[in-house]
Amino acid sequence: MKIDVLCLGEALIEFNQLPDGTNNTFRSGFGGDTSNTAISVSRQGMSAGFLSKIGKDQFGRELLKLWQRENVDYSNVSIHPEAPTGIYFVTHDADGHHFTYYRKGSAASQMTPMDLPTDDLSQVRILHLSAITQAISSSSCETAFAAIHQARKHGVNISYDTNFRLKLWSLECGRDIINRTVPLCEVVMPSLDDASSLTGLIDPEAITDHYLELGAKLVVLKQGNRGVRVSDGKDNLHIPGHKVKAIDATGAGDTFDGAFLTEWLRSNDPFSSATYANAAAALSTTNYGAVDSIPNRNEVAKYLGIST
Ligand code: KDG
Repeated sequence: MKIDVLCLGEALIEFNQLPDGTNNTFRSGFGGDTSNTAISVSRQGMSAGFLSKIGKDQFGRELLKLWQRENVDYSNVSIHPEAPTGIYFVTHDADGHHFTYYRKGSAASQMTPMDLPTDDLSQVRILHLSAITQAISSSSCETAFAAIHQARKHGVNISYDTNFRLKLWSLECGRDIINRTVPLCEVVMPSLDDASSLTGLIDPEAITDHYLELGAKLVVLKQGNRGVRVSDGKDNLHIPGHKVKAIDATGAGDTFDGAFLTEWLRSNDPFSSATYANAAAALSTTNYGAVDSIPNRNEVAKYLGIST
């Protein structure tokens, strides 16, 4: 299995509220943070794979068609005979977007370390996962740690998004698992909101220092329309945000992760990679949905005025 970025986690079917004056119209699409990231990697032109479990149901079949269309390798997605594919709703108000989940007992939450590929992960360049992968169940959390250890044995870099969802676990539990994962990672990509809830810190420099001190090699702090701070412990860079007409930030962080990893593999330069990803994430907020809004490489290059 030769794959640039293999993502591990749960894919979901999304129902996103449309602003048609009734608040009753929901547009169906796809989500699930690490699946979104795999699609972002593929749209930026590198090979992506997804490792998960889906239900033996219509939504699971829709996801398989999605990955096929998007050129995401799904040979490591298995089908659970009974448990369903999870779903979530996105509603919008003056405070932004809100998620309501129907995923308890879902197929992905029943992943166990036995679901990891029996041939090793050595053909993968980066293994990407998130704290959501760990929050959905204890067996999924065990699977995440087992995958990290197996990948690290083969020198595979670990990429981690702290995607912290209080609807899925407690602050104490989330903080404990996240703090145990960060030292195992080459790159950690928290959002400012997550990091502030998790650490009590609000200063971007203090947050990046905190995660570097915990053991991450590289920290990329996503601050929405305020931009990004990148630090590898030696060099630091603040990249300002883009002024775009944002209508839905769902999945912007996942778009960022995929775009960052793709560029990082290409250039080995985390600073220019974050500049590229910052633009990709901004563009993704100008459309509804976690997946439909992910720009491809031509769109990002055109926006930044660079060649592909
Ligand atoms: O980042 C967007 C995701 O949060 C969304 O697609 C749903 O995976 C999801 C989750 O668990 O919140």
